[in-house]
Amino acid sequence: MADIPDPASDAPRQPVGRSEMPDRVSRSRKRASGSELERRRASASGPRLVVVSNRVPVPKDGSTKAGGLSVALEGALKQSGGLWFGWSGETVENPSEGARISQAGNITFAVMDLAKQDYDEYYAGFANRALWPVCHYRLDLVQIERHELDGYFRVNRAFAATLAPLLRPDDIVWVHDYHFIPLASELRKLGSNNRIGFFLHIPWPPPDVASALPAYHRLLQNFGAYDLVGFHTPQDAENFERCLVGENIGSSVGPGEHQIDGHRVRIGAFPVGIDTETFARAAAGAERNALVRRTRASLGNRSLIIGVDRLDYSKGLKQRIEAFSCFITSNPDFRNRVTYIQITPKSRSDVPEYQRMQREIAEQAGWTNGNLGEVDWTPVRYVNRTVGHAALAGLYRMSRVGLVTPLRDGMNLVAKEFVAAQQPDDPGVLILSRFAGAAHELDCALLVNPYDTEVCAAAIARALQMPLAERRERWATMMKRLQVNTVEAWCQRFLSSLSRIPAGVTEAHPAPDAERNPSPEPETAPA
Ligand code: GDG
Repeated sequence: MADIPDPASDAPRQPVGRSEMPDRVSRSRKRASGSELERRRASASGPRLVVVSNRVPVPKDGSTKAGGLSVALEGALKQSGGLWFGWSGETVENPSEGARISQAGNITFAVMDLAKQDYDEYYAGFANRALWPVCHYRLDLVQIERHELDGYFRVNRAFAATLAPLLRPDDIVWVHDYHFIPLASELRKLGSNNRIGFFLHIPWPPPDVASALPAYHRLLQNFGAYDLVGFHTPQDAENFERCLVGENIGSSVGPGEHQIDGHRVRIGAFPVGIDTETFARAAAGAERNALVRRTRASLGNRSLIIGVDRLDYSKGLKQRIEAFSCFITSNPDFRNRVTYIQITPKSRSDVPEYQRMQREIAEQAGWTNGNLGEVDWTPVRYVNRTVGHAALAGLYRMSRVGLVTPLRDGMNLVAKEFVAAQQPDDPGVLILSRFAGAAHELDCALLVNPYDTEVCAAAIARALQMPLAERRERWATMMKRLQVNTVEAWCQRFLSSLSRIPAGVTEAHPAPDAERNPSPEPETAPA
C-alpha cells in the first residue's frame, strides 16, 4: 500500500529585511524596495531584469517558444524590458568574441557559441557527469576529471566576460541552475555590483553526499557572491546551509542568512509552479487533437497509465517498469485491461551514462512486453519521441494514473502538469515519488518510495480502483495549491525577495577566488 507522509510546508522562507544588514556594508547606490520595484516595473522604468540560463529560447520567427519556465521568465522580462543571456546551443571551431544579439519586442537575446572542448568539459563533463549525479545522490555515477572541472570554471569566466559589458549598473541579474554556480563570483571580479540571484532547479544534497564533489569547498565559496540563493524545497535549502556550516564558510546570521566574506547571502525555498490555468485549458481543448483521438481509439476499453520523463537515470524508469510488471503479475485480473505509455524523449545522448541507459531501458521495456504481453495486448508502449504540447496535455487528461516516480528530483513539473490536466468530475490519480520536490505540495497524491517495487505496484492497483469521491477530493486539494503557486507567482516571489535586498555593495564583494581563499583541494590534479 502506498504510504502517505505528513504534509510538508511549501511556504518559501523569506530572507530577512534590509534593516538587518550590517552597518559595515556600504551601499554605493540607493536601491528600490520590493514595492517600489513593482511600481517602477509597472511603469516600465524600473531596473532591467537580466536572466541567465544555459539554453536561451531565442525566437526564430518573432515569437518565443512555449514551455512553462520560458513563458514565465519571458513574462517577467517583458514587464520592464530585459536581457536573456546564455549559450546559443551551438558548438563551433573558433567562437567569436562577444555575444550575438537579437531583439524581440522589449526583450534582448544575447547568446554565445562554445568551442567543442568547452562544451565537452563544462556541459557534457563537469555539469552533467559530476554536479548532476552528486545533486541527485548518485555517487556511483560521478566522474571526476580535473580538466572538466577546470573547463567548468574557465567557461563560467568566459560567460561572465561576455555578459559584463552588457550589464547596466542597476540591472537585476537572475542566474539559473547548476551550470553557472561560479558566474556571480566571476562577475564580481569584473566589478559588478548588481543584485545577483541564483536559482537551483535540481536538488541540493546533505553534506555527506555533496562533499563528493571535486572542489566542493571552492564551489560553496562561490555561492557567497550571490545576494539570494533559491532552492525548490526547504529541505534543499537546509542541506545547503548545513554544507556552508560544515565547511566553515562564512557564518550564519539568522535563519536563511549567511555572512560570507563580508557579504550577506540570503537562502530560501521557492518551489516552482506551472501555468496551471493555461495547461488545464490546453488539456480540455486537446480532446480533438488527432494523436489523442488515435491513442484513445487504440486503447479500446483499457485504462491508461502514463509516464512522461526525459530519458534520465534520476527519473527511476527501470524501477518504474519493474513496478508495473510486478503490478500485472500480482493482479492478473488487470491483464489486457491496462496500457502503460511511457513517453521518454532522449536527452544528453553524448554523455556515456545516458547512452548506456538508453539501451538498458529499451531492453527492459521489450523484455517486459515479451514476458507479459499477448498477441492482442502490448502492456508497455515505450516511446523515445517528443510529443507535442497539446497532445501531451490531452494524454495526461485521458490517463487514469500518472506515474511520476523519480529516484530524486528538484521539483518535477510533470507531476503538476498531470494534476492540472485532469477532468474535475472524473480525475485520474497521481502516484508520486516522495523524493520529488513536488511531494511537498502534492501530498494528496499516493506518495511512494520508488525503490520499493511492491509498494509502487500496490499503489498502481489502489489508484486504478480508487472510488470517484476519493479521487475528486485528492485532486481538488492539489489543484487548489497549483492555482495559487503558479509559475508567475514563483517568478514574482523570487524577484521581489531579490529586489528587497539592498545592493550596490562595493567593499562587501571580495571575489572568492582561489588565491585569497585557498581551496583545500587542488584545482588540477597533482602531477
Ligand atoms: C529540471 C529539474 C524541475 C517532457 N517530455 C515531453 C515534454 N516534456 C516536458 C514536461 C515538463 C518538462 O519537459 C520536464 O520537466 P521536469 O520538471 O519533469 O524535469 P527536468 O527536465 O529534469 O527539469 C526538475 C525542473 O527543472 C524545473 O525547475 O522541476 O526537478 O530536474 O514540462 O512536460 N513536453 C512535450 N513533449 C514531450 O515529449 N511537449
